[in-house]
Amino acid sequence: MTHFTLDGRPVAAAPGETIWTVAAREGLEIPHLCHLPRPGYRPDGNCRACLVEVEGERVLAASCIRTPVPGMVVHSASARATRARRMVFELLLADMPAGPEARDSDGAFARWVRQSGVTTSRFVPEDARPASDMSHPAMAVQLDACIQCGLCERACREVQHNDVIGLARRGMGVTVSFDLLDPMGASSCVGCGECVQACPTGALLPRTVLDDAGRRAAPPQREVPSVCPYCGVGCQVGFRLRDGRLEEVVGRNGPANQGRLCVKGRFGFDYLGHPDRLTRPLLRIEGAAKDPADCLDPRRARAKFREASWEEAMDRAAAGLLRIRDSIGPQALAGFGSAKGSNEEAYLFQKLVRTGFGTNNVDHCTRLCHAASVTALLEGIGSGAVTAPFTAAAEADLLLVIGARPTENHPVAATFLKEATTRGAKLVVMDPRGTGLDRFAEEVVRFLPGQDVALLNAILYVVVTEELFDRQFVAARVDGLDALRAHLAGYAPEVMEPICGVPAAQIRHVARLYAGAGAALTLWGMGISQSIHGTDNTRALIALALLCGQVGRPGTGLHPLRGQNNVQGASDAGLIPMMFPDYHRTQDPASRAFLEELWGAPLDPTPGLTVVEIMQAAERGVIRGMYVMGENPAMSDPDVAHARAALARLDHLLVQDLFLTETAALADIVLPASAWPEKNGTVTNTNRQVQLGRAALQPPGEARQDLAIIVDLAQRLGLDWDYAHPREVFAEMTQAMPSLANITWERLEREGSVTYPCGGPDAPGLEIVFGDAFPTPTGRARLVPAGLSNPAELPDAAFPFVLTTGRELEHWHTGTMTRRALVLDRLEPGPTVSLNPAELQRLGATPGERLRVETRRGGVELRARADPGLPEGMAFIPFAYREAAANLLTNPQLDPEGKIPGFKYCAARVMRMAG
Ligand SMILES: Nc1nc2c(c(=O)[nH]1)N[C@H]1C(S)=C(S)[C@@H](COP(=O)(O)OP(=O)(O)OC[C@H]3O[C@@H](n4cnc5c(=O)[nH]c(N)nc54)[C@H](O)[C@@H]3O)O[C@H]1N2
Ligand SMILES: Nc1nc2c(c(=O)[nH]1)N[C@H]1C(S)=C(S)[C@@H](COP(=O)(O)OP(=O)(O)OC[C@H]3O[C@@H](n4cnc5c(=O)[nH]c(N)nc54)[C@H](O)[C@@H]3O)O[C@H]1N2
Ligand SMILES: [Mo]
Repeated sequence: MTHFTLDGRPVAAAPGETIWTVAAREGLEIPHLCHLPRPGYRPDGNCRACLVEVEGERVLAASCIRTPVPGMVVHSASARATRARRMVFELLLADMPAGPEARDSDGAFARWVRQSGVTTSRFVPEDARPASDMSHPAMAVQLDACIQCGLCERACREVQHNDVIGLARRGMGVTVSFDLLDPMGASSCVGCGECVQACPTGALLPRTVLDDAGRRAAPPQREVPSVCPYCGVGCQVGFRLRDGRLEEVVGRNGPANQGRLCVKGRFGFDYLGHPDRLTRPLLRIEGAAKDPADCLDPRRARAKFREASWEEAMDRAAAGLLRIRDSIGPQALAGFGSAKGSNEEAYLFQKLVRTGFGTNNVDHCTRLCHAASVTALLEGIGSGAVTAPFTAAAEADLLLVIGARPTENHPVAATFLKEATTRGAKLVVMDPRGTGLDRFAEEVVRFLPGQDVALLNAILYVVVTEELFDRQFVAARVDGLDALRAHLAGYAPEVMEPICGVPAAQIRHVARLYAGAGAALTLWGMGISQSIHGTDNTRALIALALLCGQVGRPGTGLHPLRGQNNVQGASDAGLIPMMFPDYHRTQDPASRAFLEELWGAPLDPTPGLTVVEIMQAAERGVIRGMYVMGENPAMSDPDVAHARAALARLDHLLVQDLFLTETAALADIVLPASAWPEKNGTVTNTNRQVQLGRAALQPPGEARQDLAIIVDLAQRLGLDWDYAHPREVFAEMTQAMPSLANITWERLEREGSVTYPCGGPDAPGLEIVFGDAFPTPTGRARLVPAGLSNPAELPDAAFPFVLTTGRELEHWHTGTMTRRALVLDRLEPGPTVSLNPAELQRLGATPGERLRVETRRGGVELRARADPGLPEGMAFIPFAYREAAANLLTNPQLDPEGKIPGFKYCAARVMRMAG
């Protein structure tokens, strides 16, 4: 500690701490503009608004960058310091002839100027008034209010690592520019809005706060702390309201985001107030046929429903379920719960299906997502959740990212990965397709789609034969080395090279890099999991981490990047057909007895059917009634023509959603529900952080809280439920789920976020788990050999392309929310098929031209896009677009163990349209 004197009091600074930071801790407010005291922002000391006087020094010091020395005497409010700071404000005001509040009356600059008492400037204003740039749909650039503090540049380059904004020299002054060319809308900006959040003057503002004069006239009236409803990163947000309207979303300092957001989390909320929101229950009109074609035409679909009262709708909903349950049997019913809702909703949903319907036929989108990863993780290490948060990247020497594109799908997590590389960590990216992380990578391994096992086994071969593995770790904690070693004999890199398409030398190099890293963090996504050999892919990846001892220490770990905002929580809460809450198998008598006691109802030991199995059973007429909450299987299931036919065949389909989705178009009853910003509840992110969301808005019209709908339905099915608030449900969950020990609703209200597992009511949760033992019966992990197998369907003469499907930054899955968000829709307005430019040329097609893509299951028409990141012979289609639904094309064949379809691989042909 460095002891010094600040405004007459003795104070101490930790190593590296600046005078400004010590002052702030002491409750002394020193003005600051170019300094933003938030994680990731380095102090720059350029604006001089924070000048202080140091005794014995002639020149005033910028307190945000000055570190004290022992015995130093500092005056933060001396006459000299105050005078100098007023001068700084006067000078800066000369840059803003229209006054400090011209753009943002609530900005840091306006507030500090008010506090400084400076009202006029003696300096001549600059006469050049840069024109406003409104080219970006979400952000206004009005550089007449720019004071060149450089915060936007640091926000873009050093916090989000997007490298779009630069301070360019222009004529007399310095100016903000985007990719060195105005306007913002034409640049490579990804719309994260970090710059807007950092700007102290209003030179950069979200367009939603602007009045007619292009300014933010007043601060928001209220900010409600919550969590972002999009991806599994779990960014903490503040919903800022004016006159009951959501005006702006800001990033709060949560453990997973440290104030950062992405384009969806900041600008993707107009879906809440979209005219398409369901506001009254809908009942299918007597005799109106269920026609899968209605999925394509919301108006036609809507015409087949009439509005009804809640009483009538719920009455019918329950009657239909009871009829099937009591006449055909519980096994003819099934439920799809939601990973977009809260933990409490997920828990009650599965409890309703198990105790009210009387079946374990309950599942959710995890089956289409990390099901294979979880299967292999449970088998190998006894737990399906991540062993380390992605923020462990800060301590890692090496990051392995395989089959994931975090810059698009987990953009805020990506900022932490990029940050690690700027600190010197090595990044290895393995993917058949180029990704946004490649430019940060030490090694980019492009391999043939579907050949993960070949590649990973070859890497394992090198680790084993070159004896690169962590002998001690394996001896102490891992079983199965000998069997794995024997299994790997046939997988030399030279043998695998032609199969996976990666030069043997690169395979050897990567193996040595990974095994030789002091601490390696392993992250993966759908490229590994969404495959008919997804479980095997994951087994090989887990084996690599285990062999090299890259689990359980700081900077190491296995991290399947979880997708939906609450897919971790929904899985933990038991929205899984073969498992009760906390992954207790339905067949396990002790778990069943415990829950039967807690729930006061008999439970079925038979594991239920999974998502795709339920659809197949519905198509065969075996499943007759379904309750679907917050999922859109008519778009998200593979081979969706069959899924739609299956849904249409049901006697009784109950859909609870925000919109009349493609799935709802085939329903008997549609229940209007609450969106995330309208509810109180907890969610669990990819890092195992349980976080509290708070309601900022009311559901529109007669739309009801999801939780209330589930409870109402349960009561009508004869269950004596009386939960009045989600906190009561959470309390019951903590009884049913030991994983939630020491986490209470009250604690979440206080702390916002607690990681599980957590050792005490005041202890922080454990970020890195399994440092001593794995949660398996023996405490040891297991290496499970994975064998080679071919994709379900190989390209041939008729279908020569490999079609892969996935996502884009701006859209969320089936598009229900993001296609109703103005900014996101403008950024990505329609369906495209991406191909390598050479491939386009071969087809004689140009970008923008309409192409037809066909597989053995169906065809869609969409516009061509050139993407040099795609290998030749591969086509990519995002699955967000109803009018060209990617899942009309995909293959429903499943991984035998994870029961996940191979969304990433099927054979296709691409054609130019006639004329
Ligand atoms: N913007 C946006 N973000 C999202 C979502 C969204 O809809 N939109 N959805 C969320 C959800 S639920 C999820 S699960 C995550 C998914 O996030 P990611 O896991 O990043 O998912 P994808 O983009 O579908 O696919 C990942 C990668 O797999 C690669 N791949 C294709 N074939 C293979 C293969 O054979 N082997 C390997 N190793 N890789 C292959 C693709 O090239 C792609 O780069 O994103 C979440 N975040
Ligand atoms: N071809 C292809 N298909 C895929 C994938 C792929 O990569 N390629 N990925 C798969 C993966 S990983 C996933 S996770 C699935 C996702 O599949 P889904 O979960 O079916 O997709 P979403 O569009 O997220 O559907 C969520 C639904 O919930 C509604 N909703 C949102 N919030 C709420 C709420 O609070 N309450 C209620 N009641 N409803 C709400 C939305 O309007 C939307 O209709 O898709 C899978 N399908
Ligand atoms: Mo997912």
